[in-house]
Amino acid sequence: MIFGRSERGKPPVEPVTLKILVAGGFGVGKTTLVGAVSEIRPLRTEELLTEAGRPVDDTSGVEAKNTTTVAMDFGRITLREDLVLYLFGTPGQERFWFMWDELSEGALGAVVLADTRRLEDCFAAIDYFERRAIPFLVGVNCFEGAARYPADDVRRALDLDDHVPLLMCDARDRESVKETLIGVVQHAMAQAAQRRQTVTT
Ligand SMILES: Nc1nc2c(ncn2[C@@H]2O[C@H](COP(=O)(O)OP(=O)(O)OP(=O)(O)O)[C@@H](O)[C@H]2O)c(=O)[nH]1
Ligand SMILES: [Mg+2]
Repeated sequence: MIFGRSERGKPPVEPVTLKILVAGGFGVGKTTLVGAVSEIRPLRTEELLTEAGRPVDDTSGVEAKNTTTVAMDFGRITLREDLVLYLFGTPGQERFWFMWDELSEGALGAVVLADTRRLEDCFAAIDYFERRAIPFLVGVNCFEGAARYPADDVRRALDLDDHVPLLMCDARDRESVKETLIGVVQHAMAQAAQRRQTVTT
């Protein structure tokens, strides 16, 4: 890592790097989220949605969408000088889900993006992380034109455990995404601390 001038003289800080997954249903804004915060040019694996895929690719609600992620998105954000997140966006469509096990290897936590117009699309991601005890939070991506519901209603509809945080966010907005990512890190740390306590007591 290269440090700026102001860092000269100080011992270099080796940053902690954490892996965060960005999951959720098809077209919910995962690629957008990674692109909004990444300080490196995000690696994308977009393919054009084709006429042939039309019967299986449900674009209702995201009609303007003409590409889809087929492997993953990859980005990086430095939250603090000593804390760097590597972001891995998962493919949304079920036919690419064989990628998930590999992508989730070593992940600290995850954001499950949800769209209130198609909440059921994120059920599978929630189940996936619950089953593997990977800490996650739900980020409701507030698309314009989508009805706004109180957080408690969304929680109930998703049948979320009380300890799982739910935040409203805008996948296009850097600050909003940053807050969401900080939320994941805090939640994962709190979960880890709790687990340690249960082991030692
Ligand atoms: N209005 C609005 N549009 C958004 C928002 N987030 C994403 N979009 C748009 O929604 C579409 C889908 O976004 P993507 O980021 O490709 O979604 P994805 O979850 O990566 O999709 P897949 O990889 O195909 O599952 C794009 O056309 C985005 O420009 C948002 O917060 N508000
Ligand atoms: Mg994508």
